Amino acid sequence: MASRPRITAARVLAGAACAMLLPAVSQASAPGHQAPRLSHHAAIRTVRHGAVAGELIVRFAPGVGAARRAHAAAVAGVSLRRWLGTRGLWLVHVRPGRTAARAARALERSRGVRWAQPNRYVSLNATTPDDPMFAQDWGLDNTGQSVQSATGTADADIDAPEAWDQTTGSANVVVGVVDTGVDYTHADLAANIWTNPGETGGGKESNGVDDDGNGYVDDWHGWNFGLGTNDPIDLVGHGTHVAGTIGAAGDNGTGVAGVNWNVQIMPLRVADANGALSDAGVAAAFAYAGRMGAQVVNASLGGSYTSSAELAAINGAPNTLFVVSAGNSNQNIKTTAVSPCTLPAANVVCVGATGPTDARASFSNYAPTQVDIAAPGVNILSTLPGDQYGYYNGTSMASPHVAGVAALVFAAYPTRSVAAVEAAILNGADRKTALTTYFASGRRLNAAGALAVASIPPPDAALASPSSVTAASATLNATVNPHGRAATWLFNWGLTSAYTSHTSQKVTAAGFDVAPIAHLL
Ligand SMILES: [Ca+2]
Ligand SMILES: [Ca+2]
Ligand SMILES: [Ca+2]
Ligand SMILES: [Ca+2]
Repeated sequence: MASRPRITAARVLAGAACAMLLPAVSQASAPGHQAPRLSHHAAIRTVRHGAVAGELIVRFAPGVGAARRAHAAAVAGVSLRRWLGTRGLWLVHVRPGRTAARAARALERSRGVRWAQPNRYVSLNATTPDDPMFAQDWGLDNTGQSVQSATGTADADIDAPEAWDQTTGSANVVVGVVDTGVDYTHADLAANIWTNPGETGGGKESNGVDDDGNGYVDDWHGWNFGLGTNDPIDLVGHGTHVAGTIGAAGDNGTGVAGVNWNVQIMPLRVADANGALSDAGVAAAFAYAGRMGAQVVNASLGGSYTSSAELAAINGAPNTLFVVSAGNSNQNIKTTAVSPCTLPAANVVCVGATGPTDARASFSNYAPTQVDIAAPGVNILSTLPGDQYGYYNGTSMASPHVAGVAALVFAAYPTRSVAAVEAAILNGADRKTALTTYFASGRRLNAAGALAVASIPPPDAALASPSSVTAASATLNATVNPHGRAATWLFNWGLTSAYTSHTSQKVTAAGFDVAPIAHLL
């Protein structure tokens, strides 16, 4: 760091292996200049919706023979086409001039027919976008492809296509990006940039008035805390890269796809004219995001001290999940203060980085206590200012994968609490033996897994405060009304999970440091 005095001033963005301002990246050519490489994904794009025109599937009643089938078909105006291998189950063609719906009603009036339904199209179980650079984003879908000359392991990824079967994000979810700013004009980001409704329309964007009374004048698409202006433009690249991973417009035929195809990115620039960041700027940006309703904040940055200012801001925004990076010093930070990563707040998730074979990235900080989870952070392709794209390395790139998944979970389950979303991320992730010594959960992010855990309704439960708390352990008592369901409980300390199968459970966990939460599975 000493060779870069501009950023030794306290805070370092956790990107690009200690080279935030001049990251060791390779610029990919703009999408228009890159020959779109057809992959197996191209075939999946032929998915159709609705039903096959002119076809129905019919279930005849037991004992209905060929003659009665033919009669029922003739009356309804259909012809029997093919037996489907199950007794009484047939594909029929609707005769020209008749609608399928009318034919189905006619069939169902027949005493020999149990039901008639459209022959619906079926989707392959993986939704993939048409963005030409998607195949290079191994972190979203790892097919064992070679990216930047590194060959991956199939499925060492966050299962984004499987998650996208359920949701591709929502414009109702706001993610604050506390960083060097965001190039909000980027063709792959512009559609997903947050606008502040209280400062938008009727000239409110530029009238010099704090129309929504939040203390910031004309903050219609974020704020620049580094310069004290309403223009959070990114001149560095780091924040634009982070934003693209969270929410580059997906399936728009351009560039990359973010974890969310659809989301509102709130650009919160904390870099000043020299690219330096300060604790005050970060704390103010955190508070702004919380106040303006961001469900998630990504902070791919850190300082080697305990920031009371950041902790106060995070505690003041309990309905916001702060996803932060662990840093790139290849260091065990178990006994080292790194803010915000190691701050003792329940709504902070600290993220380390893994590469395309699911091994810890050589640069990633770690700690089997404070660093909660790992996510892809090596050779990550994303957006850069000026409609460019490029590869960055860093826990800065891992954190926005997690922030993006948090946004997906909020999109699918808008009423879930921050604690429930955090638990879904940690417990829905893929356990990797090689990661257990480095990260508290011992897991690498999985978007589909997080959605699966989040799909479980919050329990009707009474959860007692932890008791018998010592430096090494705590005891948790919970009582649950399982409402007739199987009562399997997941107790989560952010560090250790225990699966049990009782309606009342006492669990002792080592290394307790955050408020425990429980989920009925
Ligand atoms: Ca996968
Ligand atoms: Ca304002
Ligand atoms: Ca205004
Ligand atoms: Ca795109």
